[in-house]
Amino acid sequence: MFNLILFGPPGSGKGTQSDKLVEKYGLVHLSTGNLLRKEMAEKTPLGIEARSFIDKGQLVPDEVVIGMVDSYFDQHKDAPGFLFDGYPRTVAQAAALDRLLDLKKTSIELVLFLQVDEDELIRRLVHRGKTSGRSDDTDEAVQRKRQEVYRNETLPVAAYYDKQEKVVNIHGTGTVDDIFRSLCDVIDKKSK
Ligand code: B4P
Repeated sequence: MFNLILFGPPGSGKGTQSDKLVEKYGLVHLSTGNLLRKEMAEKTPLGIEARSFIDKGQLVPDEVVIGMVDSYFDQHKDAPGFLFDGYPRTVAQAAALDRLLDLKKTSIELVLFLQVDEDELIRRLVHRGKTSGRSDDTDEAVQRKRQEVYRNETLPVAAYYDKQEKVVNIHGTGTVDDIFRSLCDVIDKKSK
């Protein structure tokens, strides 16, 4: 199995690049944001709980997300590898993922960290809000909150994987295709 994490702040392009990466490398895409939005659209109990956090720019509680990831993983037993997009977002989630992968006798190979400055992130997300219909996109105050939550709760995840020497920083501004090429260069070197 070849498992990758695409890491970065909200709006850094994780979803955009993940779609291209899973197509090129045949990995299974595990986006906790997409899974949560599906639950919200279907108004499941999990979705109703998640909405109350997402709409305020907060993270969904760890136990909810970790359970969802474990069951998605079990539904894809024959996967050649996973692309984790937007997961893990806390150190507790990272530790849970390590335990899960350990049980399956596999591990994370690479953490690709998309670096984008905050003004550009807000600009992108406010722009996305005009067409996405996403309840967490429309309000600039919610965007600022999401960036603050990222700095406090998610950024420590980069340090967690840095200790394992798995993080590669990628310049996340420029065209989508240029950024995609930078990501592929790193993956190709690692998987040779
Ligand atoms: P996510 O769905 O993961 O999404 P995101 O962080 O908002 O955006 P992403 O980085 O994927 O950016 P995108 O490609 O869309 O999370 C949503 C929410 O769900 C979280 O805030 C949280 O509440 C909850 N959640 C998810 N996972 C969780 C977890 N593990 N634990 C707890 N809670 C969790 O790009 C953004 C915009 O920029 C798009 O409009 C795109 O077109 C544009 N763009 C992309 N690349 C560009 C480029 N190179 N130049 C210009 N624009 C670009």
